[in-house]
Amino acid sequence: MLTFVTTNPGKVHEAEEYLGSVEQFDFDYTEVQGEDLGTIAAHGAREAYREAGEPVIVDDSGLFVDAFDGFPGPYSSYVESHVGIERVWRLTEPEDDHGAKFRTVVAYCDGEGFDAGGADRREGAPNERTVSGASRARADSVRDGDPPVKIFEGVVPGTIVEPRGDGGFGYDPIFEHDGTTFAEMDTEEKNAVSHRGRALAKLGDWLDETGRV
Ligand code: ITT
Repeated sequence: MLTFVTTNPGKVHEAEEYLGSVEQFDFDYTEVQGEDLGTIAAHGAREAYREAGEPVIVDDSGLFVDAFDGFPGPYSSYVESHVGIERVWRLTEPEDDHGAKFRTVVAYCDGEGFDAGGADRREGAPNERTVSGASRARADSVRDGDPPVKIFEGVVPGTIVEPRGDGGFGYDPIFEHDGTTFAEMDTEEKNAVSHRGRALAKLGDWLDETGRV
């Protein structure tokens, strides 16, 4: 069984549709300061794997608002807890572009190497890049002997709106996709279009292909 290392049970609930039963390990891994979700997730997956001692996934997600030049992005968790989603919505002026994206990077680590192109390959990026290659200058936390991490990305476009709906978690009430906020969708509907659903579908395919789970 895969261990999903997260403090957020909402993420685990969404992952179950793709990965069957998933065990939540409530461990708050170190989120390295950085602009790149892949770097944060890869670092977290290595730390979580060392802590759990079994195959793990971590998920680092963020809301990127066009009018704020991508903010809060990697700082989404801090902004949700210290500012609140209602105020994020209020910060977008009526004349602003209300466009936004939700991004997820899911990082998998089981302590082993991977066949396809070696370690740290990034699945689903427009041009497949390696995490180590893409962020060699920044990822000073990656050392020789660190276990490889496989990265899966998902992104969904949307619009920032006044909060609507009771479902989901986090920013779901203010993130509208095709006329419906994520908080107005059930888990299956959200997964079908969401950033996390897209990343998890890629992870699920890869786990099947490589006979890992
Ligand atoms: P872990 O790091 O322990 O997994 P977290 O909730 O802090 O849990 P992130 O840092 O990845 O996870 O999330 C950044 C913020 O984005 C945080 O405030 C989440 O509530 C929010 N978030 C993540 N995925 C979301 C989703 O699908 N819908 C709405 N908000 C989401």
